[in-house]
Formats: sequence, C-alpha cells, structure tokens
Amino acid sequence: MAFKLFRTFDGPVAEEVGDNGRRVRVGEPSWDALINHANLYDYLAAATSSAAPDVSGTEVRPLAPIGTQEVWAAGVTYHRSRNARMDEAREAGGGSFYDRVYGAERPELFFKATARRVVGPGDFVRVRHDSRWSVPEPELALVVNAGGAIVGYTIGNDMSARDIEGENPLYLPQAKIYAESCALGPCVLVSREALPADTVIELTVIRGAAAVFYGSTTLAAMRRPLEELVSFLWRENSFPDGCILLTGTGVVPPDEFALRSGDRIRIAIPPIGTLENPVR
Ligand code: DO4
Ligand code: MG
Repeated sequence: MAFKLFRTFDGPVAEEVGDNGRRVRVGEPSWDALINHANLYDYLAAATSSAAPDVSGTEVRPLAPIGTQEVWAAGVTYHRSRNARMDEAREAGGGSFYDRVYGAERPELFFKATARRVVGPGDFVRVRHDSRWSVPEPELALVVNAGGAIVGYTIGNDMSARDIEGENPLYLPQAKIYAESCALGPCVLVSREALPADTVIELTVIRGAAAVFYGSTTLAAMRRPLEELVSFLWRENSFPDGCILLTGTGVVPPDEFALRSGDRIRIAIPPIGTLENPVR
C-alpha cells in the first residue's frame, strides 16, 4: 500500500494508491508538521481508514508539495548529464571537473530554490530572458524530514540555462536559481518500500500540437544511492522543517534543442504521476 499526498488550498489530501483509491482530507493542516510527522506512513494509513472527510468524488487542484523547505539539488549523477555538461563547458575549460565529480566520492550538491521560487502543477516555469539555451531537467525529488529520513517522493523540474552554465561554471547559481526555475508535484508518494531501480522518468516537450522532444531513463542509471546524497547534504547542515532534494537528470535533450515560450513540459514518473508546466 502507498499513499499520494496532495497539498491543496483547502489543506492536505491523502489518497490510497490501489483499487479503492479513497481520498480524504488529512487532519494536520500544516504541511511542514505533516511531512515531519514521527511516522508519516502510519499517520496516513490511520487517516485514510478513519472517519476523516471523504473527498473521493471531488477534484483535487494540487499545489507544489512544499512548505518552508529549501530545495537542494544533486548534479552529474547520471552519465548523460556528465557528457552533456562536459561538452557545453569545453570552451570555458570546464570539461574535466564534471567528469571528476561524476566519479568522486563527494557528490555535487547545490542550493536550488526557496519555496517562493517553486511553482506547482499547471503553473508557468520560466526561461531567463538572458538565456538562449534553456532546458528542463526531469528529476526524482526526495522529500526528506528534519531527521534526514526520506519520507516520500515527488517529481521535480530543475530548469537550467545551459548557455550560462556552459560559459563559466561559476555562473551555476544564475543558470539554476531564479524566479519560477523549479517545478514540483503533483503529489508526494509515501510508501514503505523504496522506489524500484526500474522506475522510469520520462520527459516530453510539446510545442503546438507536436511532441518536439521525448526522452526517458530509469533510476538504475543513477550512479549514487539516494541515501548517500541525503547523507552528504546533512553533513554539517540542518533542516529544521526538512528539505526537498532533486536527484539529478538522466535526460538531456540534444544540443540543438532549446525551450521556447509557449512550450509545455511534461514529466512522468509512473508511480508518482505527471507534472506538467507551460513555459513563460
Ligand atoms: O553541474 C551542474 C548541474 C547538474 C545538474 O543539475 C544535473 O545533473 O541534474
Ligand atoms: Mg539538474
């Protein structure tokens, strides 16, 4: 059994994954308190089997599943990301350190966003006006509680300006952190079991009526265990309300592809759902 936990304007909603699919309003109104609950899975199991208000028949309009958490991101955790970045940074003399971080014991971890810069399902993500070459990065996102335990999974889009990052790696924060540079959603999958290695991550970019890019990967292609990324992030750092950690992209469109205003980005991770955002 697993649960899909949605953040909505009317408070958190939990849905049983499976045949029944019962959906209830969860008693705990604070998202921060909820994801830091001593045992989130048991709490949701109790909530969905209780007399909590049943909202199964009503439409859920999900918001980004985030409270006051910071969003961090891991980089170059897939070979595809290493290769693409070595190419884009070659002229800037940056070819080798992507390779070095891919193989190093210490992962690349960087600050990605505050909740204010995050958008939810259906909301606009942004291409910077000063970037001519921006792409979406479809990533598994971990919901981690204050104690450093992975309590759930969501979908993340780590929007990236490849031209700005490629010009000079010291520009990474400008390539990555700006208004509407991160999308999260549509829900948090809470399960007792870890996601299997064959979990698929799919990216489709739609322009007009046509899909102009499709690519996919699986978690098996990720070089590092998820817990290792979290343990490095927690070194000499604390997150009193927990944290969201994007785990890196394994899907990078070809170099001639750049996002345009009006595109729609669709990221699917089947056990979690689909996150779709238009581009501003
Ligand atoms: O090294 C720069 C960022 C890498 C990244 O965002 C990724 O691999 O997903
Ligand atoms: Mg990324």
